[in-house]
Amino acid sequence: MVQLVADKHVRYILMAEKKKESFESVVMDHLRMNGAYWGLTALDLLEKLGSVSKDEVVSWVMTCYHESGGFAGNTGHDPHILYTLSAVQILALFDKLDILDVGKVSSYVAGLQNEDGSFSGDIWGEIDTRFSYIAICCLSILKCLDKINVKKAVDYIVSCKNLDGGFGCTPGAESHAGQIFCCVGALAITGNLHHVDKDLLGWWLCERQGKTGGLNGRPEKLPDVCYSWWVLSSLIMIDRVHWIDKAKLVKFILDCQDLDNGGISDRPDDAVDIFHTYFGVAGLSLLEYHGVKAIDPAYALPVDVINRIIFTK
Ligand code: GRG
Repeated sequence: MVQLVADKHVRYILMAEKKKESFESVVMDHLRMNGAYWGLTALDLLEKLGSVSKDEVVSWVMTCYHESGGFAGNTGHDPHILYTLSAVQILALFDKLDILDVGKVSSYVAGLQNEDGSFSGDIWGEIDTRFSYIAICCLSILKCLDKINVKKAVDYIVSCKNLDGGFGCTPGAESHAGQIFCCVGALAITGNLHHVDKDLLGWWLCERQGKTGGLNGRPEKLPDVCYSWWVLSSLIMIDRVHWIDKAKLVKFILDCQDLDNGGISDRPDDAVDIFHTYFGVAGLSLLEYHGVKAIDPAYALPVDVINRIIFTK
């Protein structure tokens, strides 16, 4: 069987950062903070975070800080909760959370909670359970969950639960593995997993595995490496990961590697990108693949990073 070409993936991630004029860089300019989180977390999982300059990354992250307390996707852009979590996660990776004005960042996030418990992504008001997860994950890392109404946040997430056991982005919206990760993750972090029908959801999630071993995000859709993260992390959080064929999923992820130039794609023989490279490596981490550090399924950060945060006052 093909092996993980870890060194090539490390080189691919480091090169992707340097190719500022490439098509991929240009289209990702506005969400560079997300891209940085994906690339840096993948490097850390492969034990190569030391190959980037911590000072350079941290000072760039801080150029994206906005006086409102939120972070933008890149220097000079507007703040959004999506990039605020990525910035906090990057600083956590580098053990630099102390650089933050925690009061301001947490107030920015908490200020996005609406009366019904939901969260908006920014001042423009779009509501989505992705933002509920992000707010809860971010505030938990910053140890400021007391700044929001957790009960209302949980009630809102539960109102997005469907008859198939899954969750959507708003009440009544179709179940989707990405949203399920967000809702289950938020419930796990706040100690509310009893709201999940684990057998029903576990069944829906394990049905995402197709003949090739790859997972899709909802019925009748194509498999995609990124669902190795969204589906598997959810199955682990609800203790049903033994319901899928792990060996077949490992093979699917490894078959999506560019064995010559590094990087992982959505499906075998497609073009690689940084998003799928991260979620492929993160999926292998959840599958306990040899040589890849363990990742926390709820916080989407290496377990040693989460332990450091939890055991630091
Ligand atoms: C810290 C890991 C982490 C996440 C932060 C942003 C976020 C919180 C979660 C996103 C969850 C989500 C909705 C993931 C799905 C991403 C995706 C591949 C969407 C594609 O959707 P479609 O409809 O694709 O284009 P399908 O596969 O359904 O055809």
